[in-house]
Amino acid sequence: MRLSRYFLPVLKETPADAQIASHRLMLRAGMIRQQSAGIYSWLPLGYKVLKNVENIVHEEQQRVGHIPLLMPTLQSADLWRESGRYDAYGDEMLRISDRHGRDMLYGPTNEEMITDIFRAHVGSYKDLPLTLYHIQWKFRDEVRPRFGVMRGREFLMKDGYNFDLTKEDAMHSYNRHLVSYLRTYERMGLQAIPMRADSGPIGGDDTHEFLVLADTGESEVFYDKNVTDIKLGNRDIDPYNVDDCRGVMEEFTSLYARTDETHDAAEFAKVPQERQMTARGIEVGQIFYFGTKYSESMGAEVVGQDGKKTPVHMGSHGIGVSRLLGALIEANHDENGIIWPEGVTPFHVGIVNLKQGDDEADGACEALYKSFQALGLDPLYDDRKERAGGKFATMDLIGLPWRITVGPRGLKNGVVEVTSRRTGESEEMTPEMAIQKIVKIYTNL
Ligand code: 5CA
Repeated sequence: MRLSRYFLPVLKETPADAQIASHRLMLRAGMIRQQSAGIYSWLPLGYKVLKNVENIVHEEQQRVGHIPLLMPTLQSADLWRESGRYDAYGDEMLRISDRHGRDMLYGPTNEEMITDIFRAHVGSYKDLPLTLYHIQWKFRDEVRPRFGVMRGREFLMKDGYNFDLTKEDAMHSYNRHLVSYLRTYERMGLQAIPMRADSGPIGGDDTHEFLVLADTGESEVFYDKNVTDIKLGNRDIDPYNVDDCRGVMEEFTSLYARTDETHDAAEFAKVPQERQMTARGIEVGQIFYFGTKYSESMGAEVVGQDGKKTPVHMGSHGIGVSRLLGALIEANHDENGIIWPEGVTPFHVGIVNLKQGDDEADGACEALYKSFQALGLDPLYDDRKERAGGKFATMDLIGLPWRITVGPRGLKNGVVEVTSRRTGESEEMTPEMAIQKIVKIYTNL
C-alpha cells in the first residue's frame, strides 16, 4: 500500500474523552471511529489488525480440530425461552421485535443456537466428540461501555462449543481449549494467565478466565508471581492426547491465580509472601464446562452404545477478538504510539522516503516496495510529499515494527536505514540486506 492512496485518518490531537492508552491510540491512529456508545466502525488500519487477530484465532482453533461455521447475529427469543435464559439474561440483552411482532434478540452468545443445531443433526454417540465454533459479532447492552473496544456493546467474539458423551470427555475438551488458547495468545505476543473465575450467566462450576496483566485492566487479580514464568512455547502437544492436555492444564493452573470473584484470602496467604501479587488484568478469554445445563433443557441427546438416550456434556469457550486489539496495545505502546508485535502488525514494514521527488530516492523506494510484495510481504510506503519529521511521527503512531528509511545521502553510500520500532535502534545496510533481514524476521515467526 502507498500511503498517498490509503485511507489513514490519523488525528493530531489527543481525543479528550478517551481515558486509556489503547483507546486514545486506536482513535489517533485512525483505526476506529465511534458510531454510538460502545459501537465502532473499523477503519482500514484497525480492520486489518482485526483480521490478523481473527486469522490467528482461526488457525489455532483448527489446529486442534475445532470446526468453523457461522451463525447469525439475530436470534429468535423462543430458543432462549427453552433454556430459561430469555428472562434470566436481564438488561444486557438487546431485545427486538420484527414486523410480525415476533420477539427477536441480538445474540450476546450462542449456547442455545448451537444446541439447536446439534439436536437437529446429531443423534448418535458415534458422531462425538464434536467442537464447533464461529467468530461473529455479539451485542451486550453494557451499562457502562468504555475504554473503546475493550468494553464495547457490539464486539467480535470467537465462541466455541464442545459436545461430548461424558463429563470426562468434556473435561478433555476443556483442557484442549486451554492449550489452544495459550498458544493463540502467545502467537500474538501476549501473556494471558488462566485464572479461576466465576461463570456468571453462562453457568457451570468449572471456568477459567485468561488475563493479560495491565494497570488499566478492569479485573482485580491475585496470583503467585511464579505463574508468570510458565510459557507454552513451541511444545509439541497432541490435542487428542488426554494426558498431554491435562498436563498443560495442571501446570498452568496449580499455582494460585484468581480474579476478585473467586479470590480466597486464606488460600492466598499460603503463597510465600514475596510471591503474593495483586494487580489488574484484561480478560481476553474464558472457558466453561457446564455439563448438561443446555442439553437437558433443550433436548440435545445422543443414543449411547447401550442404546439409551443421554444428554450430551457441553462447554463453551470465548475469545474477545475485538477486545484483544485493546489488550495488545495496552501491552505494547510508548509515548509515541503503538508498537505492534510482528504476529499481528497491519503492515510488515514501513518505507519512508526522505526526499519524495528525488529520482534516486524514489527509485530505491519503488524497488524495495516491489521486492517486498514479490516476497509475499505487505509494505506500507510513505510516498507523500511531507517533512521527514511528520512521516516518522505517523510511522511511530501506527506502530509498524520495522521501518526502512531511504534518503539521498545514504543512497550515495549504497545504504538505507533499518529501524526497530520497539528498541528505536537503527542500522545501516544495503537495500538487499534490509530486505533479507525483514523477510527473515517474518519467516521465523
Ligand atoms: N459463551 C461464553 C463463551 S463462548 C461467553 O460468552 N463467554 S464470555 O462472556 O466470557 O465472553 C467471552 C469473551 O468475550 C470475554 O472473555 C471477553 O474477552 C469478551 N467480551 C465479553 N464482553 C465484552 C465486551 N462488552 N466488549 C468486548 N469484549 C467482550
